[in-house]
Amino acid sequence: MTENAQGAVDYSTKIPNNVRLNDDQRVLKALEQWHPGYIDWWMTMGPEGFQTSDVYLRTAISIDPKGWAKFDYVKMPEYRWGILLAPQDENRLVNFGAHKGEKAWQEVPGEYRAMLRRLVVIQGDTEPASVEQQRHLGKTAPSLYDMRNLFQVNVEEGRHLWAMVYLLHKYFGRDGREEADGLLQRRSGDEDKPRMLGAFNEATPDWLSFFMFTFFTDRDGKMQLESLAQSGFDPLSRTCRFMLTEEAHHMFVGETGVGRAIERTCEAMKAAGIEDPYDINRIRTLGVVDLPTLQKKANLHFSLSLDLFGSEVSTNAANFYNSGLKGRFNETRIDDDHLLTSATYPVLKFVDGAIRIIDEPALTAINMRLRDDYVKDCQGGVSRWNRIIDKAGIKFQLTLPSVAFNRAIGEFRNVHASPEGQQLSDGEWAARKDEWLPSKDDGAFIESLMKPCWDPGKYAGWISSPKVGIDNKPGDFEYVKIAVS
Ligand code: BYC
Ligand code: FE
Ligand code: FE
Repeated sequence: MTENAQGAVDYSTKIPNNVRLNDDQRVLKALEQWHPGYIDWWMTMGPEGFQTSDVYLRTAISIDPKGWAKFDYVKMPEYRWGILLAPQDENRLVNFGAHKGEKAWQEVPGEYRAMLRRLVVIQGDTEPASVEQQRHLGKTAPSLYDMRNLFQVNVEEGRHLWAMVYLLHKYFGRDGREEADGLLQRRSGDEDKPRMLGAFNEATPDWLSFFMFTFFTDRDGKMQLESLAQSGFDPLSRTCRFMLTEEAHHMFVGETGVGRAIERTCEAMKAAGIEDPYDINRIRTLGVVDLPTLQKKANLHFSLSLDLFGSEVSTNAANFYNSGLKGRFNETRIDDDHLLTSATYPVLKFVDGAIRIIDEPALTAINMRLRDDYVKDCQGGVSRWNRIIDKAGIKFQLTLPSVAFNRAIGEFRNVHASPEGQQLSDGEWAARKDEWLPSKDDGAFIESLMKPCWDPGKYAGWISSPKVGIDNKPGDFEYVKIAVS
């Protein structure tokens, strides 16, 4: 086979790729052997009830930023999950840590093998986990447009799993193969073989959870991928850079999904002459989600996602950084020595019942810094939601709760705190937590709204229609041709 032009994707192999798998029979064979297990996993754990439907999906066909995707009807099990890496830059260097200035590694540095494998496995584990969490949602889709977006996110998370599995097979030999098999064996929420990180074992019971998840948790994905894209291990960096191209749409789905629910609620309130956003019973009889309940959903998904950053002060994170494996957000644009041997970073801690800022060595505070960058990114989206509420003239603002609220990992895991960051006794927490997190009743109400709406161009009553279609399709476009089975 002749060498691929940069960016060209080879479709002659079972697994589309731009990494010349045809010239690498060992890895090609290993991936072909892994493939049936993946399809089996997709059929049993992927979107339930829609495996034979035609879905209008985008497929990555190139890494050219201007024309990387093509749209067409595909049955999901026939989606071409490909291995696509951003182009290699021969001059790329390790840009931080003890190896700063060395040429970026094309092979795994022996001394960091275990650490690197762990990072790849954790990243890989989240991808199928999210598909498992979302597998029941198709049945209650509020429109074909939304159903299509769900499935688009699902197939791309499947591709992200492939991206990590490629690295495991190509660079980690036998134990890489075992880890790749393990990625198909763990199950979200399973007591005996759960997924690795907390948030990926939580249920995604309804569409509001799905939108909050893609807003908050996929955004952790973005931040983690940005950090891994800085890696001195070049294949990981290149893989993550391409994954980020797809990630933007996942967060778009979340932000606009919540935004459309907000818009519909405000519209219904105005039409009914309800000004008080806390007049919950009346608002709910309109068949829309009251804003305080949306706030509770945001509180839950934000706090679960904060846990994904690990401990604020972490020697793991320091080791990842020092070894050149995982950098900071926008590492190469930060104006410092990129060694962090003497720098400090302000870390939030609970001291005597109050949140205080304590300077810690910057090297061990890497997770805290990434979490700060994440919170800023979240705040941007929340402010855009608030503009929708403002425009409707309703007096209500969504806010991000304190980072001390409802935490299971890090500094705040052993304390109860209100969304404002006030420490609470166990009793106060138990008495008030339903004010801040979705209660059973809230869940039952939301579930009552989750009725499928599958006529082309129609939307369930709790959500407004999108401003523009996917791939500029008209409003009544049939994004999913549901197969009657
Ligand atoms: N749950 O030093 P610590 C995505 C463990 S999302 C359970 O505090 P560290 C996506 C930790 O493993 C992005 N366990 O933290 C989104 C460690 O265990 P060991 C996924 C946790 O290691 C939506 C111990 O606690 N990618 O792509 O500095 C849809 C002490 O750890 C948790 C990555 O996360 C938790 N939340 O940082 C689809 C990137 N947190 O070693 C996809 C790779 C910590 O003592 N991962 N622990 O046994 C990492 O960089 C790091 O592993 C973490 C944790 C940032 C997650
Ligand atoms: Fe992903
Ligand atoms: Fe994602």
